[in-house]
This record gives sequence, C-alpha cells and structure tokens, in this order.
Amino acid sequence: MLVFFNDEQALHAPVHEIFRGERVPCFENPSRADFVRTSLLARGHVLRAPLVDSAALLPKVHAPRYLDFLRTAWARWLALDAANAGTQPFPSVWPVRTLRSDVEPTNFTARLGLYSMDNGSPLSPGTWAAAKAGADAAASAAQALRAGTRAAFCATRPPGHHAGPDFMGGYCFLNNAAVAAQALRDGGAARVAVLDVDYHHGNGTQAIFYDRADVLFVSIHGDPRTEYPFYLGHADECGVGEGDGFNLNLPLAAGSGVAAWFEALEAACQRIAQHQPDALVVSLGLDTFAGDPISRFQLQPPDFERLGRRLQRLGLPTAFILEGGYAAAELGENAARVIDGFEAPA
Ligand code: Q9C
Ligand code: ZN
Repeated sequence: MLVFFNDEQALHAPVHEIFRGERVPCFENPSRADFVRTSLLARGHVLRAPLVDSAALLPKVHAPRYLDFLRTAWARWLALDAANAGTQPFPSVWPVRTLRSDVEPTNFTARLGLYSMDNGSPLSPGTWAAAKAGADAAASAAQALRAGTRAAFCATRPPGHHAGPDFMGGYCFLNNAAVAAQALRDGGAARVAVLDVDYHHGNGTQAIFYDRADVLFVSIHGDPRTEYPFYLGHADECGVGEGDGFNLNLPLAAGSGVAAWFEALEAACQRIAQHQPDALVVSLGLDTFAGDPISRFQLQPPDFERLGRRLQRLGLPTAFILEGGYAAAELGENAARVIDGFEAPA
C-alpha cells in the first residue's frame, strides 16, 4: 500500500497534558509514529514523504482566523515572555453559552480558549509544522487515489478528527480526514464517505460536513454520555439542511465487546455502500484496541485485520488517516494489520 510518513511529525512534541487534574506525560507523542514507522518498514512497506501542499485546501475546512492563530500561536506565546520557550500554553477561559466568539480578543490565552474545545491539546514549537505536514499527507493520499491508486495510508500525527472548523481539541489541530475528503471532492469525486473508527467520536469531521450531502460521515465510537468528546456523537445527530441524512453516529457503550463493534461496522459499511461514494476516507483510530490506556473497547490485533478485510470489500479507493491509538508499542502492529487485511486476497 502507498504509505505517507512525514518526519515533521516529530516537531509536535508537547511534554505533558492535564489528566485527572495532574500533569502527566503526553499520551499523543512522537513515539507513536516511530512504532508505526518501524512496523511498516519491517513489513516491507516503502514510506514516502507527502508531496502535495494542502495550503489551498485548509481554508475549505477551517476558518481563516483559526488557521492564522494556529500558524502564529507559538511565536505569539514567545512574544509574551522569552521564558515561555520552555513552557506549554494552556487555555483557561472559553466562550461558552452567552459569551461572544465573534469578537477575537487580543489576549493570547483568551484567543487560545476561543480556538480550543478543551485544555487537552497542548501546543509545542513545531505544532503547526507537524500538523501542516499531516494535512499535506492527507492531500497527497487524495491525489494518489485520484490518479488511480487503490489505497493509501497516512501515518499522520498529531491526529485530526476532533479539530473542527475553527477549533483544536483532543490532541488534534488540522482535520486531516476532512482535508482528504475535500481534496477528493475537488478532484472530481461526486460523493465521498468518511468512516471514523477511532474510539472517540470525530466531532470535528462531523461538524465540518454536517450541512453537506456530498460527504457522508459515519462514526463508530464510545457513547459520548461517558466518553470524550462528551458533547457530540449521539445517535440522533443526522445532519442538517442538505446534509440531513448524511451523518450517521453509531455510539456503543464503553466496554462493548468485539461482536457489538463488528455489528456496528456492518451497519456503517451498508450505509456507506448505499451512498455510492467515489472514494472512502477512513479516520483510523486504533484506540479501540483492548490495551489502549485511555479507551474502553476490546479489539485484539487480529480484529484489525478483520477491519481491513471488511473495508476492502467495499471496493472503494480508500485513504486511511491515522487518528488515535495510545498503546504506542502495539500501534505499529495494529496499523500494519489493517493494511494486511485490506490487501489480503478477497
Ligand atoms: N487530557 C484522539 O484519539 N482526553 N483523541 C484526554 C485529558 C482526550 C483523544 C484526557 C482524548 C482525545 C484523536
Ligand atoms: Zn481517539
């Protein structure tokens, strides 16, 4: 399978995040990509650097003022105080209900809150470069599919599916899956489907395409009543306006077993087939793995092969975009298993 890997990912390396009120080492860190690289190389895959610039695509899925903030955030953080070089900014105030988000504050922390859904997505000096390279990989995958390649895998980090039109969140900054879907549309695909199998609901991707019928969004995830991102991902979210009927959420109770998960996958695949898309984007979170430290589904390594086989049967040009998965040492193996299943003889 065509695999994109960008070395810039390592430039996004925040040190700690807040977990249960305490500072802990970041779950989403460069070792994740290292394990994926090692595992794919060991299986004979060739890793390619992204070759498409996503700059023109980004404003189609993100608000310009959010992109401006993200691109300049670290420089502005340093401008506040040179000593900030060794510290991480966190938001501390958010424009929730009744507060205004149309007027952009000049205060850095206030802007960080305006453009964040949580305090769990720390910035580091290379965050923009890493996120941009990931979006470039997604755009590269879309271009390859357009040129007739059957499938491509983007070993991207930071992940993207929690990043919405104008906010970061859940370790995500630029929505790589949305970039791929938009690039496929721009390249001539009349209809695209995004299947999100990350443990966490892809609230950002849902929001970006919620009023559109051309991009179907289908997600299998932990029930947001108990699982992040909590405030989106319920079964009654079906789309709005022209997009009504083009959003399908399949929440499962935290702790759900493998059989329930594959039943949901079957429902997801049937809805996707009914959409008759020209291409498929898979938000491939591997945090459904039983050993994931922050998630509660029970998939085992062979189940990722089964996932790959089922997606292969859809018969669609497919772009895999890596999302979550925090059992880092097993991440490479599980990613490779999806590719193996997809490439297994039918
Ligand atoms: N800092 C993805 O899998 N909760 N994101 C973390 C508090 C947020 C996961 C705990 C989990 C986000 C792409
Ligand atoms: Zn996740």
